[in-house]
Parts: sequence; C-alpha cells; structure tokens
Amino acid sequence: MILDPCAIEVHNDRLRGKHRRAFDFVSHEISHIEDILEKLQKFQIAIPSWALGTGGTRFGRFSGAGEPATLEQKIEDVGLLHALNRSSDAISLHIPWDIPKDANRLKQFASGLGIHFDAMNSNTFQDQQGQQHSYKFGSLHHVDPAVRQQAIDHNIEVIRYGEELGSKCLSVWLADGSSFPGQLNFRQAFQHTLSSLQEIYRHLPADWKLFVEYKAFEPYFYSTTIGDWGQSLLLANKLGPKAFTLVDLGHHLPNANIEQIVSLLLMEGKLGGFHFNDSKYGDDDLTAGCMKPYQLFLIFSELIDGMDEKGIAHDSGLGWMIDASHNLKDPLVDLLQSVEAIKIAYAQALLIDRKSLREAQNQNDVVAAQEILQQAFRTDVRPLLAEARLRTGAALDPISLFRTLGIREKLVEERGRNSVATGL
Ligand code: AOS
Ligand code: ZN
Ligand code: ZN
Ligand code: ZN
Repeated sequence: MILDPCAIEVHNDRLRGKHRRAFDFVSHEISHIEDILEKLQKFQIAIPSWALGTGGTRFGRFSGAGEPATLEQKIEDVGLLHALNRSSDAISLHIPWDIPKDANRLKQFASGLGIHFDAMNSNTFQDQQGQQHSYKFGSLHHVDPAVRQQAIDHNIEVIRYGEELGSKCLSVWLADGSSFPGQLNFRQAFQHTLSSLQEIYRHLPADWKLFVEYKAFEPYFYSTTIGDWGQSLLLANKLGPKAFTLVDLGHHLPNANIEQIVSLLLMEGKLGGFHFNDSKYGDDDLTAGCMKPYQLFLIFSELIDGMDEKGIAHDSGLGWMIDASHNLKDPLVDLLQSVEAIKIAYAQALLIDRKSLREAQNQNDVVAAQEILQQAFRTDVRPLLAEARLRTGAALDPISLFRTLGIREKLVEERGRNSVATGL
C-alpha cells in the first residue's frame, strides 16, 4: 500500500483550521455555494496512460525513476491520483502501448481503486513491429486501400479491447497529412478518411461514441487531413449520431478563439470531449492552465452556458480528459496540477452571474459584461476546491501530501530506478 488512507486524515486534520478560515472568507460572498460544491465533487477528469511517464521531445526522452512499466502500474498510478484528489476516476488507454492481457482481472483491479476505463485511443501514427504496411504516408487517408484496411482493422481491434474493459468511446487522432505542396490530393485524402471512418463506425457498439480529433499541424507541416474543427465536424456529421468532434486545446493555429469554437460545437450537439493541456507556441502539451488560465476560464464559461441550455450534465455529458506530456516534472505531481487548474477554471465559470451577463449583452453594455466575467475569474476559488476534496475524503493539499509522504520515492523503491512507461 503506497498511500496509507490514514495519512489523508492526519494531513487534513493538520490543515483543517487554516482551510476553514479561507473557506469561510470566500463562501460568504457566494449565494449558490452548496450547488457549486456538489458539482465540484462530481466533476472527474480522465488521465491518459501516456501522461504517467515523462514524455519525449523531438530530441530525446529523459525518463523519471519509478515510472509505471505495466498496465497494472499505470492503473495503480491513477488510483493514487484519485485517492489524493477524488477527481480522476478514469484512465484512458492507448493501443498498442496498453494491450490488456486479462481484461477481467484488470477491470476488477481498477474498480477496486475506484477507476474505470475512459476513451480508448488507437495508434496509426507509428509503425508497429511485424506490421505489414507502413504508415509513413498516412493511415486512414492513404492512397493504398490495403494500408487503409490495416488501419481500419486496428481501430476495430481497439474497440474490441475497449468493450472488454467497459470503455464506451473510441478516440481517433490521425497523423495523416502532408509536408509538401502537391504531395496530396486533398479531396481524395478527405474522402478516403471518411470512408475509412465509416467502416470503423459500422463496428462501433450502439452505446459507444466516436471522437474525431483535429489538429492543425504536426507531425506534417503543410496540411493535416483532419486539420480543424470544420473538417472534424464535417466528418462527424457525415458519420452519424455517435460521432463527435474532440477538441485538444493545443491543436489550433495561434490565437484561435477556442471558446467560440466550443460554443458552436455544443450548439450543434457535436462536441464530444476535451483534451486539456496548455501551450505557448503549438501543441506544447504543457500542464493545463500554466500559460493561459483566462482562456481556460472562458472555455468553461461557454461550456457551462451551452451545457445548461441543452440540459447536458456537467459531469457525464462530455468527455473530460487531460492530454499532456513533458519532460521536466514528476508526471503524477504534474497531473495533480492539471486537474486542479481545470477545476479552478470550472469553479470560476460556475460563479458567473449569468442573468446579469445576458442583460449586459442585450443592452450592449460592454463594460458590464467584461466586469461580470472578470469578477468571477478573479475570485480565489481554491478554498472551494479544497472543501469539495475534504467532503469526498481527498486531501486538502494533494501535492504537499504527495511530497511529504515521499510517494515517488516509494514507487522508485518498489519499481526500480529504471522502470520506464511505454509511450511516446
Ligand atoms: C496528438 O497530438 C494528439 O493530441 C493525441 O490526442 C494524443 O496525444 C495521442 O493520441 C497520444 O497517443
Ligand atoms: Zn490530444
Ligand atoms: Zn496533441
Ligand atoms: Zn497536445
């Protein structure tokens, strides 16, 4: 047992007095505090298996010690996060990095830690050992039908694994694109992608969703076959009611207005889910909220407004997931930071005075509208998150507890210094 449950109680008892004072201070000003706390307690963010190890850069990988080397250990890591913050109750797997050998046993092991299996991710952006055809020139969009078929079959296999684990969603991200003008016939590449996805969609169980992730550039730098939300939405609309657009915050051209994109996708009933991360330049995959917390808040503002209008449950209506990976921090601590940042933005957006905002908008009162948003954004909601954690048996300060308990050191002791996670 890496984390002794009593340790959380001891930790919370020590911090309780200080927390009370901070909580009382902010909560007096908030009329619907209980409603917000309830929502915060329910809000869960899935953890991608590939974020549990240090990520690579284009130039090298610097693995940390004690990374999870097996799928069990990855689940164990997410279980640890969830025990600390009670906000990460699912893991998102990636095939072939996380092939489940004994799905039933894994399911049991995970549910013992309060963890279930979120979206399954396929991989047709790398060639695997023994694979017949190469993805060098793409997968679902490839000019050769045999390559397309191989990629289709892989996605169907991923669905099968997911079914065994109780997942309900397939996320497809393609590296398909081109780096040089003239390399591709755009319309043909798009049509091939559509017909390949249609074949995958035919194999999607009735209660599953298919998420189509777009990305403006990288690994190719002239065109991406699913390059933006328009292309993803076009595909999702043609595929049918189980297909949705997935928004990864790092996948836009610089300065894109992501909050406007998500508001329209929601309006169309085609927003499937999120990959949270933050960036300064491109798909930097940094910790959520570390660069542009106001953008994250504005995105949540649109999400809440749109979800409430449509009666979509905040906690279960959309797929919330982190997609981050980098080289510098302990991945578990980093994930705690990301979850906290996402929930801060969510809580701040819950504070927005919607009625006054609508009035200001209808009267073209620009100043009032801005003031209303900034009033919410500038509120320190951290005590609300802490209170929600306290009420669910999580730690008041997960990061400090992780560090004082020496959790990473214990993992290193158990797994060894050279234990490395599979992934990029
Ligand atoms: C790639 O840039 C995308 O963000 C993917 O969602 C993800 O990082 C990948 O599928 C990991 O395997
Ligand atoms: Zn992503
Ligand atoms: Zn990405
Ligand atoms: Zn990213």
